[in-house]
Amino acid sequence: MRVFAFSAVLLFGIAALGGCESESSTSDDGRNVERAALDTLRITNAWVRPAPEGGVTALYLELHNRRATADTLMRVETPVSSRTELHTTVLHSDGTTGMRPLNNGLAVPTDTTTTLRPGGPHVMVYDVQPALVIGDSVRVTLHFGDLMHTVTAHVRPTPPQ
Ligand SMILES: [Cu+2]
Repeated sequence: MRVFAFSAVLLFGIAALGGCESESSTSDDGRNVERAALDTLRITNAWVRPAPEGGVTALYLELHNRRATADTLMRVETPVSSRTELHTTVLHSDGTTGMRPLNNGLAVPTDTTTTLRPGGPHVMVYDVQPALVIGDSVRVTLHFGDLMHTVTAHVRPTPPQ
């Protein structure tokens, strides 16, 4: 399994995250992070579809917000792309579906799980460098209003069970 720029340094121990699944263990470089907030905003099941070098793909994950306040996912960064966009999926009157950028971010209400999934909200990842091959892992940093969170997304063709 190749790992792109994945930091093995866990500044905040997994134990401190309270039940964080090891499947998407959380690491962070510690900048702009509210330590307490990490206990109550969890990200699990991050995955991204395989793509050829220079191709476009989509990234999905689950956001579990147990904070007292709502959050907004504003943008997503990954070392394998210089351009990502948050999108929502819309159903047109003729029955076809399309995508629309979420220019004001993705609302993450309190006490809910918000799922980015095929057919729903997702992160478009443009101009992938290098190719994303099944079995690879990709570092993904999520920027919210008052904190950021880094997780590992696994390259796979279908959602994790
Ligand atoms: Cu899209």
